[in-house]
Amino acid sequence: MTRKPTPEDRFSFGLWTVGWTGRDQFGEASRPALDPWEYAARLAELGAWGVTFHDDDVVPFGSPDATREQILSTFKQATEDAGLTIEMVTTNTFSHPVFKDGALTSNDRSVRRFALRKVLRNVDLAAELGAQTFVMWGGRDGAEYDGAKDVNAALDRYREGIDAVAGYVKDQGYGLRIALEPKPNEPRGDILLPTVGHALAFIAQLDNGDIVGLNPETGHEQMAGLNYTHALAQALWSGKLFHIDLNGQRSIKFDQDLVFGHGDLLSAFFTVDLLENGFPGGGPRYTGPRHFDYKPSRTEGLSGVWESAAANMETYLLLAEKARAYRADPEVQAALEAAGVLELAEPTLAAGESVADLLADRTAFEDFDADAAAAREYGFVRLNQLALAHLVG
Ligand SMILES: [Mn+2]
Repeated sequence: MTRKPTPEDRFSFGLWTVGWTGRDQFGEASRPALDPWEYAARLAELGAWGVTFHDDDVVPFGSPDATREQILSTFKQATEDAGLTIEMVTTNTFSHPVFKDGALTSNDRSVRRFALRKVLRNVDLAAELGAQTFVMWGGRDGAEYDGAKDVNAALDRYREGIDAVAGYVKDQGYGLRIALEPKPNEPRGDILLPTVGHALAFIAQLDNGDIVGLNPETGHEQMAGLNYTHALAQALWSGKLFHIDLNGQRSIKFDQDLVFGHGDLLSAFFTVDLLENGFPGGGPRYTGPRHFDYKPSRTEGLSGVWESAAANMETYLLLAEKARAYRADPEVQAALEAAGVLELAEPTLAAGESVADLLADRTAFEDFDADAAAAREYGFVRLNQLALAHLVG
């Protein structure tokens, strides 16, 4: 039994997570839909601190302005009453068929202009609600067929769109940061900016990239067979880890959106270890919300929805406890030392040492005993076993 989550844990959920009614490619909804404020109130009761949403999760697409105002004011009041923070807002640029070939990179210019307007309107809303992060997931921005998309032009349009939104955020003086969410595929055959690495390279090409970072999602990296914890690490190293989407995924297959830890548990352990304890050798830390983007399995009813929401937070807290004990264990510290993990933080060249100095250092090359160095045992397996023992012990 672990302790109950509290707002200090800064757990946050997308409304679309608990709000998913189970409609998928092959079947109808398996659960009733509640009003957005009902989900929010229940999440607060479970110990969540924040909620996040797409515009269309709260206000149906195409609602008249008066209806929109009315729904938003009810929602805002309900979140305030529940003591919830709206920490992130995002825009649905993927559900309506108008976006079937993408939003900011649709081949149809009128669709790109409409998408940009939809996003900008939502930026105003995000700022009004006091959100700190504005996530942009271009789920339909991609293609099924290589001949159907001029990728050079698409990246130009993507850059134009993101720069326009980021420029607007700055001009309005909003305190928002934009977080791009990479995903390799689904719903498109191939999505642009498929991984954290692609997105980092893209951000480096932006004029307003200083307020653009990342929202990496566990399953999105793992769908491509990549290491989520490494993705978080490189985003942190780049100063670009603005937000996170935690969930579970079991290997390379469709986007499962399982409860956090219900996929690759050892990977989830090291994700939490990084988030809670930071890099072993020091370095940048993530201090943002612990945000879950999962789907309660279609087999569950409403009680299962709340069970699964609680399970995300419980798993995180359990792993955080284990990760703290792991780092505090003297045996682990000794194993980290022996493995050279802490040695890696030491610069390769000494302070003030030039490449010429290195070239003159015979111990580094001419007299270096490569066979002796090759004989070193790192003990990585033992280190990993200590982690596993903490995890299951
Ligand atoms: Mn997500």
